[in-house]
Amino acid sequence: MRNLAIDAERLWGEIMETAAIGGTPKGGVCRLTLTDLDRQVRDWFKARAEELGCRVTVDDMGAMFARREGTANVPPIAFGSHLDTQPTGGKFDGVLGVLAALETLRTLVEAGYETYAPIEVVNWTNEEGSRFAPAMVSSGVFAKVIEKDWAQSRQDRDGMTFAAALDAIGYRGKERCGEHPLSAFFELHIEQGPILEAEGKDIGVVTGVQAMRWYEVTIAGQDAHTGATPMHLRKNALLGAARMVDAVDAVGRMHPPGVATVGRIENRPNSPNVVPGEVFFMIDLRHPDGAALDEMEKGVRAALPEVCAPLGLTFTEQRIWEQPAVRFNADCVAAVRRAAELSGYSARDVVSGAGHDAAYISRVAPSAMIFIPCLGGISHNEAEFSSKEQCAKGAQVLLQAVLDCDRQLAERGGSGKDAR
Ligand code: HGY
Ligand code: MN
Ligand code: MN
Repeated sequence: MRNLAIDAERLWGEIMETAAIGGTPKGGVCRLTLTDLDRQVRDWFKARAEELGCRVTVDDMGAMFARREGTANVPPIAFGSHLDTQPTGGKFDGVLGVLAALETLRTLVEAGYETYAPIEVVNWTNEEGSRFAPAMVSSGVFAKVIEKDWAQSRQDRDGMTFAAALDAIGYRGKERCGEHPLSAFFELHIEQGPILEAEGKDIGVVTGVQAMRWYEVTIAGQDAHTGATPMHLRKNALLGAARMVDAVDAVGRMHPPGVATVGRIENRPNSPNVVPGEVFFMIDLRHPDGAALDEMEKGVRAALPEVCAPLGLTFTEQRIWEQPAVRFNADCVAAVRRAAELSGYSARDVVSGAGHDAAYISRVAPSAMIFIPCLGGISHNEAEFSSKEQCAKGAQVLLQAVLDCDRQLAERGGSGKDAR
């Protein structure tokens, strides 16, 4: 397997090519899930996979599987990530994982290398959770953690449902999401944090993902005239929300290395001469330890009445997403570690601060992740960047990890058609 190598130029070319689908003037990518831009990149992915002789299937959450048969009749080794982006996303978050998987499969096709297990490149729908909250929703349904009807009923901020958007781009497949056994799953991703770059490491061997939760909060007061309403008679929902933004930040700082953020806020009616009567916002809490995350949740829930009561405000709050901390499968993590070593790259273990589809898939199949550094650890930002060499190293480790896993399966299995 040593002499098999991905084509760095070709991978880079496809990263740049797909970045043009939803490319922004600042060099980022805005390709929200289930928009026509998402349809365009899905069509692009399907065409590239079919050129390689893959059979592409789609499930009823829009997840895409590009399959190349192996010599044995066992569940496939899957590898991939997501093609949707944040509104001010970069060229690499998610896309790198799908394109590196495609390049890995292409390398095997060109070498005429037959794997024991079938292999499948996967594009998961709505990993970002930006247009339809929560995040990682199709992999969550696939893992039977998120209920499909609930997921398909989620609305974007314009009131369009996930299901209607899926139909609008023609990507609601026939296969029931989750009825698709996998032997293993690997995901290559940019780190989206500063550790690998700071330590000069080529590869992150991802051992797990921290726990995370999202909440939807609405604070209600009373619309009023900004000129005619004395300060002491106001019920200013935006003032309450502003104090909650600060309270959430304080909860994060009180529980290191946890993080706490209000990233989405909608002020209504958002008119310069109306005291705001209603504010909607979302809270994102994360921590490597579930018990600490419970404490953070308690802190936020205690702050809401403390902030709202003195201002004459009411509130509703609902936890809409909970993803416990994940530890990846030891055999798959070991395969990644061996692949980095075989490839001659420096590596270190990391726990992911960001959520990923592999976190859900690890509940239904042995899974692991591979990180590469990104410039300044910046992501969810149009300036997101990893170099051609860094992307190539990540893809090479993905190739070797998948082959290592395939060999393990063949040695253990031997079932089905003749093992390699
Ligand atoms: O929220 C996350 O961590 C991921 O980017 N969806
Ligand atoms: Mn991602
Ligand atoms: Mn992301």
